[in-house]
Amino acid sequence: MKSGKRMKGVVISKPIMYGNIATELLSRKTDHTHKWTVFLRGPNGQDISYFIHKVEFKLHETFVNNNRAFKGPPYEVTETGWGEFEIITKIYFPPASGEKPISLYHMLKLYPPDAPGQSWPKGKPVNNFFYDELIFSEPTEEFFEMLTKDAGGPEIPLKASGNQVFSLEAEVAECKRLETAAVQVTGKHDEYKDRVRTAEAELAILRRDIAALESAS
Ligand code: SLL
Repeated sequence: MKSGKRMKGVVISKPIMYGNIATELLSRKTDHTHKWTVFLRGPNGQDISYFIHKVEFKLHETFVNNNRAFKGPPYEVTETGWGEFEIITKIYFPPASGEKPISLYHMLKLYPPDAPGQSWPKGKPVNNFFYDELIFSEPTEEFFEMLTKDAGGPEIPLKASGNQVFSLEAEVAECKRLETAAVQVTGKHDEYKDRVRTAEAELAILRRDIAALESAS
């Protein structure tokens, strides 16, 4: 039975990974320079279709049939082309969820990042993908059931391996880096505060001296 009742105070987050990989075409028959795949999946490569109704990838108008829709996994488009452009990935949730679709904006990247003095090995894929989380607040009871169904294994792997670069271990390392940075920022902040205080004290002395000189003359 569909109640559509929302669960007060409940927030559920689902990790996702999206973006593209691209490789240069070494033998070219057309003006196409690269083969690429844009995708949406779980960070562990796992299936996320149990809470998704449909995924649409909106490609540049220069592509034939540029709105590609998928009712099931894998949610990905592989194409060849010649240019970079923004891809809109629109995620639709099951009707019983009452959720509006979510759009992700991704810049298709074909070319390696600029690294002065370093050349990119021929045929090495360019990766441009991201970790993100879909947050559902106060889901309907029906959607809650779907969201909490066993996803088949951990949602985020413990350790990174191969193409699965987003791991709990990486998250811990990133948190440590952020903590170190925060301590450095606080340290710098205190240092500058001290400098301002010293400068203000010097300024006060100088002002007093000027006032004394002015009244003496
Ligand atoms: C650019 N503003 O000029 C971008 C547009 C469009 C890329 C890039 C089409 C492939 C085909 C294709 O690769 N379009 O002909 O099927 O770089």
